[in-house]
Amino acid sequence: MRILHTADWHLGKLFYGNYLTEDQAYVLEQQFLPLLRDEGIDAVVLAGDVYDRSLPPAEAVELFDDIATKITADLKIPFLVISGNHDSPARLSFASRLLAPQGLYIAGELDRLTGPVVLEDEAGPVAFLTIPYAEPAVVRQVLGQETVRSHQQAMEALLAWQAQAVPKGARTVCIAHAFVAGGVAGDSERPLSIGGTDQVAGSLFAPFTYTALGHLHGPQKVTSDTIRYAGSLLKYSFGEARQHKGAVIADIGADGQVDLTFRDFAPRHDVRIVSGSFEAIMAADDDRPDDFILARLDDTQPILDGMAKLRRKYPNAMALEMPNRNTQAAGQRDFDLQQVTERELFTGFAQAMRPDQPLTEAERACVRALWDELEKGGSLL
Ligand SMILES: [Mn+2]
Repeated sequence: MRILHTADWHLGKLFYGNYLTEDQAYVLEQQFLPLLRDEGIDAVVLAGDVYDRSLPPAEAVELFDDIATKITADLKIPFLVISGNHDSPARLSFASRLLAPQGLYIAGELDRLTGPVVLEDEAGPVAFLTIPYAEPAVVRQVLGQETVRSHQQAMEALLAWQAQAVPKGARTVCIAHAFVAGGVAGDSERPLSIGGTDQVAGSLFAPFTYTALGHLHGPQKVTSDTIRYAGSLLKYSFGEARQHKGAVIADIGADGQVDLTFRDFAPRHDVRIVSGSFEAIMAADDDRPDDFILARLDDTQPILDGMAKLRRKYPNAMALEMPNRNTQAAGQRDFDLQQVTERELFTGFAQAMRPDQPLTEAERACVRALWDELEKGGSLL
């Protein structure tokens, strides 16, 4: 059975104030759907964080509706989806009991889960355990297990509960949204718990033929080759600039042998960091000026109107950083406004902006002349 594992779509995500929905649609329509068609995929697994927030924008809901329809109704591929920590379990699992017979299996609210989804190939059954993200308190309540206090105990309880109905001898695929210890987090995941540990042990997933994880946005394996994060659909922070985003194809053989390949997606706009001096960045050749750009300048002097100038070359520039800029002097404002003249204030400002290069004699003469003129005209004072 050939399974495609994807995760963390975060439909409707805002990136520096811009909705990424069109970029998400581009990758899903132009790369993801053709991959399903061309690779003869037997089942698609989406391991949580379908949407970026519990109340997603209408465009994001329309996009998911469209893609889910194309997978299940047009391509006739079973589509298994769990909710992640960003999703609303109740909203995501709307009509899930009606949709399951159509091949769209949505696991959201725990109390509506019925058991593993069992699909068949020539070699027999493959049982998919669908474990939506749930707070330990919710698991404790739904399963009526008073001892569940931690994410680890919650995962143990959910796995044991789902495992009861796995057919004897079936190969198993576990789909979960969790932080498995040993995994590497980035800067676009929302922590699963504040204080206390949000991690679960990789050994919990050792019994399964393959484990399709969601939550961590970098594609990676954890503790074993067959326990994997597919990573997010797109790069959702500049910290992910060097990652490759894509999907995992897991071929599960008759004997439970798993062969893995990773297919890269080529986004409409890449997320990139360009670095160097402002002058060098503006002068360099770049054949992808429409990418989402963070410019990390090594200049020490402020660049007047830097963002506006940068956007002439990179219309989708998102941020400009100057890690080397010496701003220490800017914090020293312990003077009494009543005691200093405007001229002294200006000199102080110039020093704060350019701490390592005081005003030259020519600049001071120019400033003096301007102050003289302003005071003469009486317009300022
Ligand atoms: Mn996520």
